[in-house]
This record gives sequence, C-alpha cells and structure tokens, in this order.
Amino acid sequence: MQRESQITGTNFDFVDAMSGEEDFAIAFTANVMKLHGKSLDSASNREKYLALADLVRTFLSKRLADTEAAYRQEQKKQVYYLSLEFLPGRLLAANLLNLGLQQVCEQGLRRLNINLAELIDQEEDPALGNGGLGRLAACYLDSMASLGLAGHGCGIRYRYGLFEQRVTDGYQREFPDNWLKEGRNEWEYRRPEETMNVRFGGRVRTIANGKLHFIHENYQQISAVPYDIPIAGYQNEIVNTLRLWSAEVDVTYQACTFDRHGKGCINVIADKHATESLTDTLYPDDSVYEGKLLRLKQQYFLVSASLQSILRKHVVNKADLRLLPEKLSIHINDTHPSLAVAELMRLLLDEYGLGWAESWDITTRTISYTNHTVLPEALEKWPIDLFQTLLPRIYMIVQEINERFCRELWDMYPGDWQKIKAMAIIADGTVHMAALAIAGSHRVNGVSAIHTQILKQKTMSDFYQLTPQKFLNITNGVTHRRWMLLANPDLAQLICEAIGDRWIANPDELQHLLNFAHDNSFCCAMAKVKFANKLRLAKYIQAKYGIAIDTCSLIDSHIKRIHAYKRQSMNVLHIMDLYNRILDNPHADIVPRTFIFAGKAAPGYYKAKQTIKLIHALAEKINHDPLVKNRIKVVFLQNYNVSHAELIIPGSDVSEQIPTASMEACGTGNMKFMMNGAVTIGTLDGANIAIWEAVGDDNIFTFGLTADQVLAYYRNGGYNPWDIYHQDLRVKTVMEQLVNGFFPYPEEFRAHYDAFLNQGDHYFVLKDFAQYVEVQNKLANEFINTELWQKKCIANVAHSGIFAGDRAFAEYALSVWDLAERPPCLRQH
Ligand code: NTF
Repeated sequence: MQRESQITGTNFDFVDAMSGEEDFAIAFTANVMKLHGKSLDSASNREKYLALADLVRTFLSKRLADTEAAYRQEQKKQVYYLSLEFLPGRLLAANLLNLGLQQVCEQGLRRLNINLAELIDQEEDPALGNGGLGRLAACYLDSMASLGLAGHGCGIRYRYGLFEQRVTDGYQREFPDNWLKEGRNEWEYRRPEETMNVRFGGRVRTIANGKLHFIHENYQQISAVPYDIPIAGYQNEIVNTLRLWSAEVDVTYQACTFDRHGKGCINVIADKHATESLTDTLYPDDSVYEGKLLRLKQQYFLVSASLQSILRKHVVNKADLRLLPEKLSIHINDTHPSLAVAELMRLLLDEYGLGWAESWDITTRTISYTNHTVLPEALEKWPIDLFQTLLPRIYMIVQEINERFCRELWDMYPGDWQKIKAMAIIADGTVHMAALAIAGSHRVNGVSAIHTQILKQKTMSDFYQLTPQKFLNITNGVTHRRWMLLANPDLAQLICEAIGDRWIANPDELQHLLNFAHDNSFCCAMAKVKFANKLRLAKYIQAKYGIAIDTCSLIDSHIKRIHAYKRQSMNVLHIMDLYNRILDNPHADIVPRTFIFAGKAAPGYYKAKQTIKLIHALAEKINHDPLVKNRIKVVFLQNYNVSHAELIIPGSDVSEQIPTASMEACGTGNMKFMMNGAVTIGTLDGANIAIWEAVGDDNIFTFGLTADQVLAYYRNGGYNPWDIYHQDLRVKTVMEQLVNGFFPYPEEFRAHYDAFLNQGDHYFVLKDFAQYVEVQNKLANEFINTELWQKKCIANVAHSGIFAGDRAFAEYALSVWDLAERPPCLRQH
C-alpha cells in the first residue's frame, strides 16, 4: 500500500481517492460489457485486457486533446523525431504508471479477483524496430512527454513487426509477427482526414515561364494514413503523439473494368494489396544496409507524409514559413530518414514557391541528424538509377544540392579532387545518404564520447574539418521510469524508502544511495530484491524451457542482437573453456554460473544464425552432463523483445557488454543493467567507457583492446590469430573443439573456425580471449564475497543517473533543437 502510493501517486480525476477503486471496478465491468457484450465471468483475459486498455485510453484522450490545444495556444516549439523504427514496448503498464492510475487499477481489479499482471501479459509487444536504435527512439518519446516538451515521433505502422523467432534443434526460424491480428491496435487513433498523398515514379517536365516550374507526371500516388499512439508524460497531464503512417488505397471510387478475361474487381483488389504492401514489413537487418527498392520507398513514404503534414499544420496555424526553424525542429534518427533534407526543399520550392537560397537556409536550420553507427556495412548508398527512377524530382533536388555543395568545397579546397569526391553527395554512381544528412543539417551528433570522437577523426573527419561547429556528442540515455519503476518495482520502492522519491524526477539524486553502501540492512534488502527477481526469471525459464536454474548462481546475461561485432561467440568460447576446466578436473572449485543469451539474428546473416546454433549445442552438452553437476547452465531465451528485457535485466548479476572496441556506437542495454544493479563486464567501447568513468575501476570489469589499438591494427593489416592458437593451449583446445566432433555436428561450426583462424579474426576474439577469461575469473571470485558484491551493485545504481533519457533529451533540447524553456532536470546544473 505504502509502497504503491509512494511511487505512483493517484491521479484519477472522476473519482475521489477514497472511492476510486470501487468506481474503477464498476467502470471496468461496464466496459467489458460494452466492448464485448459479455459479463465479466465469461470474458477471457484478452477481452479483459482490451476493456482495460480502452478504459485507460479515455484518460489519455482528454489529455491528448488538452495538450494539443495548450501547445497551439502557447505556440510552443515542436520537435518531430523521424525514425524508421520505434520499439515502444507494452503500453498498458507504462500508461497506468504515467497517468498515476496504477494503484487504483490494481486494487479495483483485485476487488473483482483479477490480477493486473495477468492482463498486462495479454498485450502484444509491438516489434516495430530491430534493437537499440528503435528502443532509444521510444525512450526519448517518454522523456519528451515527461519533461513537458512538445516532441512527437513519426514512423511507419508496419503491418508485421520484426519477425518472430522460434528455435528448432538450435536453428533459428522466422515467422511473421502478426501484431495487428485484430486489425487494429488498442492504443491508436486512426485519422483518415489527415491522409497525405505520396508520389513515386513518373517523370518531371520543366516549364520555364519567367521562373522554372517542375511538373511531376505519370506518377503512382499512394495514400499515407496516420495512426496516432498517445505518449503520456510521467504524472504531468501531458500526452504527446507517436504518429505512424500506413499505406492504404481506397477503392470505393475505383471502377472495375470487366475485360475479356473476366477478372473485373479482382484486379482492383489485387492492385490495392500490392500497393499497401509498402508498409507491410520492417526490414530485419540491424546495423546492415539492405539496398532494396522497397526500403527506399518506405523511407520516402515516411519522410514525405510526415513533412507534408508538419508543414500543413504550420501553415494552417497561419505561421510564416520563414519562421519554420523557430517554430519546429525535424530530427532524423540515423541516415534512414535523410531524404527529409531533399523533401523539405521540394515542398518549400515546388509547393510553397520559395526560392532556393531561402529554402536551403530554412531546411538546414530546421533539420538535425544523429548518427548511430560507424560500421561501413550500415552506411546507406543508393544506386543512382534506382533512386532517380523512384524519386525523379527528389533526385533533381539532390543533384542541385550536390552541385552547390561541391562548388563550395572547390572554393575551400581548390584542386583537391580526392577530398571533394570523398565528401560529395553523389559519387561513384550512388547517392550517399550520410553526406546528404550532414550537408542538410545544422547539428550532427554521435551517441557516446568515443563514437563522436571516431566520427570526427575518422568516419566524418572531412566534414568535421569543414564545419566543426555542427558536430557534438550526446551520450544516449534510457528511461528509468520503464527500466526501474516498471521493470523493477521492488528496487524502486526500496530506493524510495532509503532516499525518498525525488530521484524519479531527478535521477542524479540516486547518488545518495552511496550513503547506504555500508548499511547492512539496506544491503540485505537489496540482495533480497535481486533474489526475488532471479526467482521470477528462473520460474519463467523453468516453465518455458523446462530448465532449472540455480537462483543462487551468478546470472550472467548477454542479450542483444546476434552480430559478429557484439561477440556472443567470445562468451561461448569462455564457457567452453570453463567446461574444459571441469572435464580436466571434475572437482574444480567453480562458482555456479548461469549464462543467459537472447537475441535475433538477421534472417540472411548465416554466421549469426550459426552462433545461435553454437549456443544451443553448448547448452545441450553442458546442461545434461552429470560431471558439471549443475555448476554451469546455458539458456537461450527465444524471441527476444522489450518484455523479455524487462524480465531478464532485473534478475541478472552480470551484464555482458563485450563488443570489439570502436564498433558499438554506444549501447543502451549496458545502462539498463547498470540501473538495476548488475555489474558490467565490458570492453572500453561506446557508453561502457562512460559507465567505467562513473563507477570507477572497482565496480566494473573491463578488459581487451582499446578502440585506438583496434583501429591501429586495421591500419596495419590486422594480426595473425595462429600465433595465439600456438601460444595459448586454451585457445587451441576450444578452436579444435569447434571442428573435431566435440559437438555432434562436425562441420556445423567450420565458418566460425575459419573466421577466427583463417580469415584473420576480424573482430579480435582470440586477441581479447585471455584477458576476457582473466576478468571472468576475477569477477566470479568477487561475486562470492557477497558484501563486496553488494557494494558494487549499489555503486552501479547510484551512478546511473547520468544515463537517464531525460538528461540526454535535455541536452538535445538545449544544444540541438534550441527549445526556449530549460527542461527541469537541467535547471539545477
Ligand atoms: C545502434 N545503431 C548502435 O549499434 C548502438 O550502439 C546504439 O546504442 C544504438 O544505435 C542507439 O544509439 C543502429 O542500430 C544502426 F542502425 F544505426 F546501426
């Protein structure tokens, strides 16, 4: 009772606090009847969930309308965050928390003998993103609303989300993620009256009568229908929107022609489905660019529909277009929406009749860009012919931008063709999207200090030299409301009891927890919370996979996309080595460990899929070996999503963050583990470095090559992994085990073996292996000293304040979007 009122408060406007639960129960029962024509007794949990979500939506609706009206009246500067991906996670629990309804709802349902947690479990977890980039976008939406800033997401309403992963015999299989089974999502508002039309293909005719006019003809026009998902701020009455666009064709007025084949309306309907397939699926590649026509089409569809509707709203409000940069900001999340630069130019030039210089000035002052990766395979470069055929007018504009840009470069660097070519937006038969994004933005940011440094010194060094004032770093942040209050309510409660609840509004206050590092009763209570979370996780694993895990064991989790640079395979090699130590000495004193893996591999990424197979082969071998005596368990959780992360992170002791240094732009899982008291084992890359700086050497386990060392190796042609093979018996043994029948699949892991030994070990797994094993041993020894370990956990939570999304977002507000008001969490600094 006390706990809930402390961390959620109650803000239920149509009932007073005393009778709230009862009225809630009545309203809920009536809603089940209204929605399903059923009494509560005969309604299924899914039906109850839908009725509850619908009830909660009524609270959101009013606030959504009020927020919109208030913004209009105050003429507040708006931010539009354009992203091809959003991973919002389940919304019911988040909305209850943010609306302050958690307590009244939980208790009202309890009166009806309904367990809220069971209804929460009925919600689909929308998988409209691949991983970190999409989840970050969702965290920022939460922060924008919670800080009371007018920030909205613009994305695509994919009919099917990221594929559902099922593993059979260790092999990943993909199934469509049919998240809109019922045809709609319970949170969204369809707004057909705000439909925009997006044009593809055709040709452009130029007419010169005093001024040049560009007539776009013979194009295919596709309707973009917006669906708005309300995003509630944390107990502040604000509700912003996430606007998702869907490709739709209205055939009501389309005559069916009955030709001699007698097909009639069949053709019309078939065409409708073909056109609408534009927004059917999310591309499942993470950090890899897929040069497919449909992807470019999706990018333009999102950008064009969003910008048309943003400009229309601006003009309807009778605002001057020249004031656009003062009235709104358009942010592009990685290069995927960078067509926004050309589309904004098109709208200003062709639709609103402005001149080039003025349009360019408005565009560059309105748009800003975040880069999220330096991996070359993720850099988008579209072939000219494909680009030009699909977007003829946009291509003309990109050509003009490129010409003017190159002229400027020529003035700066006369004769330096090589430099100009390296920076050109159109070069080598392709359109370079990152170059377009940089040229068209007034701010370009990286997502961690080291990543920004690599952008400045390497990946974008020419651009940095040209316009250093554009570049800045904003280290990512995540919402502690979802990742602490919702995912780990017992920890949140414990913290409130110790230091009060001000940390919820200002996570820097978590520092006060350091005063409790020597307080036995607090340390005990914290250990108890962790144990309860481990138990919850263990129960899930037992129920789902029939694997019993030891809740006293060290739970070590590696959960993220499966990718060679994230080095799940190095984790596997360490577990093999640990196992070998038991085989060599069955009585070896080994700290009991549970290794948890979860993550999807891109369907076309053979080696990543084989890593999943390898993890399963290892689990099969170890989990059933009587010699191991349950001292090691390996578990792979299928179909990793936001909800799984909410379960695994609070129940973990150790957070695996072991990418090849220089490759992980930032990482955000690392922050979520940290704020839940897990200790990081990590390389000095991305935000791991910031975590290390925050917690100090004693509270993190770092190892391996630094980014500078890795980059130096690349410059000098790599290293020879066979040297390590010959020097380190442990490495030799695990390498041989990949191919010598140790696993009952002799040729299955040949690709891994070859990548490590015969192809130069591009990700430096063998190079970092010895140090990794060493810190793993150190970590296990420190884990058994529970007092010492508890202090590490506290230090991690206490120093996690700077990784709150509110801090990151506030930095954007101040340094990128130039929002007039200072967000509250920056006011005190
Ligand atoms: C990801 N980038 C990075 O790989 C992560 O390190 C980072 O934490 C997140 O972005 C969020 O910034 C991508 O997913 C992409 F698409 F850019 F490759």
